[in-house]
Amino acid sequence: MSQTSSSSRYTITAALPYTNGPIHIGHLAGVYVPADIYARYQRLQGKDVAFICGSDEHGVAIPMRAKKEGVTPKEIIDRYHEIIKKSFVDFGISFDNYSRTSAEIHHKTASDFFEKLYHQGDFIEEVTEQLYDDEAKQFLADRFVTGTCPKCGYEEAYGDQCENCGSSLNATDLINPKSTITGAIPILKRTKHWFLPLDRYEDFLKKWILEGHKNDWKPNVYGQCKSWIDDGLKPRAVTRDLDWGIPVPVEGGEGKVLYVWFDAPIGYISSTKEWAQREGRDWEPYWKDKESKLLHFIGKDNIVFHCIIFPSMLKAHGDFILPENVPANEFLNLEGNKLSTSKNWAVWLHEYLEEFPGMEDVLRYTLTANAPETKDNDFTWKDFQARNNNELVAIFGNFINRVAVLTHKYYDGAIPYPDEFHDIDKETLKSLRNFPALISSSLERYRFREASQELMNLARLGNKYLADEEPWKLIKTDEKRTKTVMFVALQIATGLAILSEPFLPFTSKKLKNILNIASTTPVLSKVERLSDHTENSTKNTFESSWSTIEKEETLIQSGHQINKSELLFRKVEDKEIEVQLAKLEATKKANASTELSTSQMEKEIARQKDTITFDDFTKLDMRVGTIIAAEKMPKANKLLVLKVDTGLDTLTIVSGIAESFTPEEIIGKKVTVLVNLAPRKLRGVESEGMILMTENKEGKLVFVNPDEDGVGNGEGIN
Ligand code: B3M
Ligand code: ZN
Repeated sequence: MSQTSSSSRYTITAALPYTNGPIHIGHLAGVYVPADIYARYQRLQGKDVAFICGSDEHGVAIPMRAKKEGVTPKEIIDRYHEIIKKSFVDFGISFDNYSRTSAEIHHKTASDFFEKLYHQGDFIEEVTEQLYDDEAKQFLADRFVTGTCPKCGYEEAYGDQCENCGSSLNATDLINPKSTITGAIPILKRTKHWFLPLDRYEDFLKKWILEGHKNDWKPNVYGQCKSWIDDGLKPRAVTRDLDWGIPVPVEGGEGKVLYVWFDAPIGYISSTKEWAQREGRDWEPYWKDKESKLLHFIGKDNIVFHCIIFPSMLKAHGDFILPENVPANEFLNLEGNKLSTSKNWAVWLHEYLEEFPGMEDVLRYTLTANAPETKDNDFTWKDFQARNNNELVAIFGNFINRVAVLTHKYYDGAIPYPDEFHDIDKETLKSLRNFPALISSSLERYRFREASQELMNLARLGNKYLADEEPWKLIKTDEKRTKTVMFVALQIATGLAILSEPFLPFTSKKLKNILNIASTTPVLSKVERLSDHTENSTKNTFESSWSTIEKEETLIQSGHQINKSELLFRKVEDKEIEVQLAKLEATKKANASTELSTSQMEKEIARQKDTITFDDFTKLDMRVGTIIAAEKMPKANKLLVLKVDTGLDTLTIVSGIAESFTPEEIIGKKVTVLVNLAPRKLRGVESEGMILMTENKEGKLVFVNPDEDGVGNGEGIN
């Protein structure tokens, strides 16, 4: 096969989800579906695959959630571990092992790892001043503290990371930090911690990533790594003052735990160990043999941890291989807005299956065809419906249905013996033989969207062949020719059954059932594995795989009996989409009303500003202006850069209204401008004034709008 690599052992990891809530379509699209497609694909190539994951149960997010619900952290992790694990099984994510970081084997593995680095002298031990919430009597790190990101100005960055620009941060870097526990402004307090001096790994990282992976890592991943390395790396604390986590196993570590991002990636190793123990295998080659390929599937907010920090830890440890690639995806949005657990702006996997039972593959396919591979992407219900109705139903399903129904109608379900092949038959069979290489080539380069479209192209080829040859007409005039046409169509159907397995595992299984051929995948998710096993004993005659499609003209033999047809896909009606959209609309309303009550509270507070003198007031130079240009500030969700004609001159004003207005709708609007505000730089753009805004009854921002007729720009306001 053209692009297939020579390595035969693959350690494939997928980011360990935090057990502080269920998972949604963003998780599937960004990480788990591509990782699963890749793992299934490599298994089909006969590779030795360990597909590893587990729950990330430490870190501040867990006790925070527990506090909110008034339960123990243990109750939280137990509940969500089960829910998340079930979603993975439901969607056919075929992990070989799904562990959890609260498991004993993980605590031991992570402790040993830390101890080894400690004894090797790989840490710096230092007493420093850290943020402390004096009301809660707690040190503030990670998600216990938010503030303004020093890199991009995002106001809700966490103590360890900014989710807006992806920067990894130290809590003390935040501008205007605030405790998320009490809202208090933190004080500084001295405490001892262990730091991993990342600066010591700069040369190694430069050589390994910047020189070694310039061409094979995705540009978004390589670019982020380069900018961190170019910025200069700093020591990072790998311990925390918390009581939830893995205790620091060395002297002086009492009352402290390992930083969640220190222990979580080691979770990949512990989960591999757990799997190997269960299966009676050796885990070490998967992590230590230089011939093994280690791949981390993650979302873009995890890049720094998987490309800079964890590899530095592995390098320091000395026994382990480094990742071969880290195919990180960008983010998926939902109907134009960022997916958000706290705002309930999501399609939850367990809810999806209640509303679309049996349609796991439809979601897998939609999320793959529209995956946020190179940029953030939007999931819309309309697109979901279109992908289902126009592609899965109209192309794939329609082709299979015609083939199966006609085979039963004309030949009682037995594959016919072909007569002489015409050119079109030969060409069609030759095209079929090209598909494994086409799909492989895309998958080997982590282009899952492209690969899914190649698969659909094979179904298109089948549909077109039938439409051109019209066996339903031929049968009346030329029975021999009809047999050849049906034979060729059945080869394509078989090719689809085999090649669709990584993408549409449930459909592939149904289709193999219709064609009465056994499943060829040796390992599937546990549930499937059990059922496959029993089926294999009755249908072990079929030995076809990706490489046999390339070599052989006959994938399914004449005389073989197929089973009765069943529909692979069903149409999604407009009504069903409307229900989903209405649900999101209701979420929006509910969110707006909570925001409204918060903003009313803020208004109460706002009234209490100090009295000013008339002189103070006359200092304000407010004028009427017209917005003559507006555009979005790059990488800032809330900001628009406006040009406002004030009659006297044109001012550039950066305004935080991008979530309420599109640029197009405000161009030409008359507004009230404070023109003598001292200029201020926002994200590098100098803002020369301020536009007066207020809120209407629904809590929506509106302009303080002078009468639009007859008031000229530059007119003063007093
Ligand atoms: N728990 C996932 C997240 O950032 C995080 C991944 C850990 S992978 C070792 O949502
Ligand atoms: Zn930032």
